[in-house]
Amino acid sequence: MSAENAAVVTMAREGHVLVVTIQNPPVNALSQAVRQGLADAVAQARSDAQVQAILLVGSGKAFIAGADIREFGKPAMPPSLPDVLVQLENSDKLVVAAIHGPALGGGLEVALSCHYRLAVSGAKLGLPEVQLGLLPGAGGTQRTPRLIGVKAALDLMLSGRHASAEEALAMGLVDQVEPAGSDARTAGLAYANALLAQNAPVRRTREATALADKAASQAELDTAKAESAKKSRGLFSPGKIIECVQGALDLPFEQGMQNERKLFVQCLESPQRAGLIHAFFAERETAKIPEAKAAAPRALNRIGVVGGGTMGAGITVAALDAGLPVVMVERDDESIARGRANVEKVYDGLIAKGRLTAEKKAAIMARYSGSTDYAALTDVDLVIEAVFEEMGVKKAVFAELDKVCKPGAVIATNTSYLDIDAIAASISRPQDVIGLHFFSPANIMKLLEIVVPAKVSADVVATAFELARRMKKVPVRAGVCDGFIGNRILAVYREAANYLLEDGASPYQIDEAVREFGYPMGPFQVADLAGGDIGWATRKRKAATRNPNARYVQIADRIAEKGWFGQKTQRGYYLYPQGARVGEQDPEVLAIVDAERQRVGVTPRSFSNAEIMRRYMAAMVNEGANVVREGIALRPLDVDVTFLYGYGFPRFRGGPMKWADMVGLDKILADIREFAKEDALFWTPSPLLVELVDKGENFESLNKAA
Ligand code: 3H9
Repeated sequence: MSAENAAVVTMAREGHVLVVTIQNPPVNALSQAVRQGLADAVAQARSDAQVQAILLVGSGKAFIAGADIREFGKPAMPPSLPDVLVQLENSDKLVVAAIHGPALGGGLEVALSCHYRLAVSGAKLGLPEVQLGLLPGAGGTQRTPRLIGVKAALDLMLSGRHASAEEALAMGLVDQVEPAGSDARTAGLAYANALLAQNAPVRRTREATALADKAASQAELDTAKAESAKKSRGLFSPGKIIECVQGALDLPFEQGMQNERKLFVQCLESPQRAGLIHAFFAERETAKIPEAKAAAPRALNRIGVVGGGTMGAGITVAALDAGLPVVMVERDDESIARGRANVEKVYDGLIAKGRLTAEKKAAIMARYSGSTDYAALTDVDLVIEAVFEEMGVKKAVFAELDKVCKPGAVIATNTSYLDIDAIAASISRPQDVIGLHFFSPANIMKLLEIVVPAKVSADVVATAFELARRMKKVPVRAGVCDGFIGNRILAVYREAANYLLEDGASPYQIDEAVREFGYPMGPFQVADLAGGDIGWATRKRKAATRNPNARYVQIADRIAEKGWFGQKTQRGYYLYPQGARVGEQDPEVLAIVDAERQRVGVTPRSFSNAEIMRRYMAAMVNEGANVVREGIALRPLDVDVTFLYGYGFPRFRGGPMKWADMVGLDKILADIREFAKEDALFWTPSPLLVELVDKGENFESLNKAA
């Protein structure tokens, strides 16, 4: 055994039990060294006559969180996990797993290859490979259905969800549950010794009989297949998981394993795997910012929110859900009553769905207080202003906050566009001012753009990231500019969609193309949902500063002028008769589009859906490159995470910048140069894109360098 293996897998004999401990922090992932260590442990147990049983435990927070995700996409290094697990399962000496914390993916597959399993309450068991574009590839698709049946196995594998120890016991995934806080090693030793004392037989999962009723199993598989076809639209690995389980039904174990291997490799080589694994690491990277390394967060015990509208109430719920007391301030009694009602409505909705009890709601609301007096904010550690999006209104609120907040309080604005440097400069303590751009509904949407103005202190930035952590948000650091990362890029590709519309595509075709790409909705459906009046107000606000040489499509204005603001007025780009949620195509909208084309002298041409996406994505990626070049986003991955969590970008494509890398930056630049022949101003290539193509590099190189 090499010294390296000795470090990540240790062995100690306790009586007749060989205790094998995996210690590969932070989550005991199954790296090559761990796999080798496990194989060595099986060999050691075999050769030591004193050993009658093997006990597997994980050290630290986890049993095993799965294969080492960083190894995927690199050349495979033996021994392979499936081979090691066959050796483990074949052991003639009892093999017991004592699980605490996460036992996920390959980690659960290790446990399933043991003969007996114990879990400590609080453990999380699951097969989340599907979320990485993979399938359980170390026998998980063969052993799990044999142990717990097709229905339960496919539920775990297709959702990727984590089951609790108690649920795992109920479904037969583990044999015994120990109370929370028990030491897995101690409990595992006691269990192993008890099994030895009972002369418990070696019990191999591959021989388990949950598939004995072939017809019933096939019926369960067919049902899951039909449901998955609806739910997993566009995804590659769910279908492969189902194929593997079909193999478990039809083939002997060894052949089923070969089939699983073949399909696992197909998943491994799919671009979806690359996109999803990029997303996994990117969302963990965004919190790694220079300020968090340079400074510790300030205290965060009490929060203030100014404004009880949709946004203010959503932020209040997010803070209450994070366990924080919240003081909400509104301008008058009626508004504060409405603010409180907006907060309660969220919890009442959960009660109606059976997801919250009235007692729990009362306990949460006990941490809420409302006031019409700014003086109620004197002892808050952080206050978030969420009032009307207008500079004068925001500055007036900030002037009040400057008067009442205690020294050192963080003063945040929830603006989506406005110049936060200007807001900060309007009060006496710009070092305490930061932007917290929540996305609506603020208690649900995971993205939080943390907008860092020039004068803010590092510890204020660190505090904002700490707030995000407590609220379980995905934070992205953004610089100050019109629209920050997300809305700035959105404005550009929305414009590309408007050009496509005026040049000949219908809104319905554009939405269809965008949905085919993997978005849940197209841009015109989103406009109808958000409300056409909001975009209209923004366009009017920006009219004075718009570049007169830039092409401006007026179709949206014509529709807004009619009062067709989307779902809330029952028509926008689509018709929503009787408040329908799914719109119908509207010939009158097409007539408006035609009239505008004629007015500006455009002869409509036809676009394929692929051509629509080439333009839509080229606009997005080009502006993404500008945002990175200007330092508005720290790295390309910050753009990716913004779009994954705030704009419905399909996760399996990794984010716009990862997608661009996979397509090839040279191809995207060539597209932009081709489109520039029609409109050189709009399609000005980002200097960063040009530079990367010239150097033969990609966005990933900038992620690594950061
Ligand atoms: C698989 O098993 C395939 C097999 O079926 C077939 C094989 C043939 N590998 O999330 P956290 C890192 S596929 C490498 O912040 P938490 C993570 O990047 C795998 N690294 O902590 C982070 O690093 P850093 C199936 C990993 O407490 C650090 O650990 N398994 C892995 O909030 C802490 O992570 C999964 O998909 C890994 N497998 O959550 C489980 N996992 O500090 C994926 C984590 O440098 N993991 N890291 O940023 C998770 O779901 C969560 O990490 C977990 C802990 C719940 C375990």
